[in-house]
Amino acid sequence: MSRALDRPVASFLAAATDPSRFPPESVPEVALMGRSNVGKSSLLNALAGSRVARVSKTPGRTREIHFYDVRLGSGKAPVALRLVDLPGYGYARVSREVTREWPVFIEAFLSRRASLALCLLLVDLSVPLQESDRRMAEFLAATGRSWRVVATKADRVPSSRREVVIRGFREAFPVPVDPVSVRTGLGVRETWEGLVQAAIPVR
Ligand SMILES: Nc1nc2c(ncn2[C@@H]2O[C@H](COP(=O)(O)OP(=O)(O)O)[C@@H](O)[C@H]2O)c(=O)[nH]1
Ligand SMILES: [Mg+2]
Repeated sequence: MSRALDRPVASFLAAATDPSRFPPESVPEVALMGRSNVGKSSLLNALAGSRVARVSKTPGRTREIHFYDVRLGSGKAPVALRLVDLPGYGYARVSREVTREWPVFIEAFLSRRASLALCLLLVDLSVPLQESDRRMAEFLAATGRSWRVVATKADRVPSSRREVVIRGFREAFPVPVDPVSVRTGLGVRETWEGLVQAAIPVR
């Protein structure tokens, strides 16, 4: 991978709820999804190398899909991708179905968005796997999308227990599970390289 890919330039593009206001499907997209407070915005900032997304103190605040443009490299062959921050689920405690908690526009995005190249399902490694995460995984598998799991907040799991906890998460999903921490930087670079390859495979 070229060194130019180490220096992405990210900028906020749009916030939308209505599919008619989604940006044109012109650039490959990678969506980040997961429960409120799992670390979506923090990871997006770490991946993009700048603080473009707001990290909230109050869970459940983001109610729109946020699109961020990311430019890689420069000169003769700049390439572009988009990071997409989806509203968190699992904030309304009692709801039983992911799709019931989620507004219709998110389902529209996940099932019909032609430029969506990869979905990253974020789960919190420092707490037990939640039923809502399992349901989200089933939902994603049913869409037929390419997806992976990113296990966040790995720094909160003592290193003596980390391998065992990671193994348990890996057994729970049919796709790769990559542990990350934005505090220590663990796994951030690998996640970035993996998503660039998925979004822009021909390099
Ligand atoms: N210890 C630790 N805290 C994190 C990590 N990632 C996110 N957080 C914290 O988790 C909270 C929620 O993060 P945020 O990115 O807003 O989550 P979002 O609701 O999924 O977008 C914030 O207080 C973050 O500082 C991590 O890797 N390690
Ligand atoms: Mg957020």
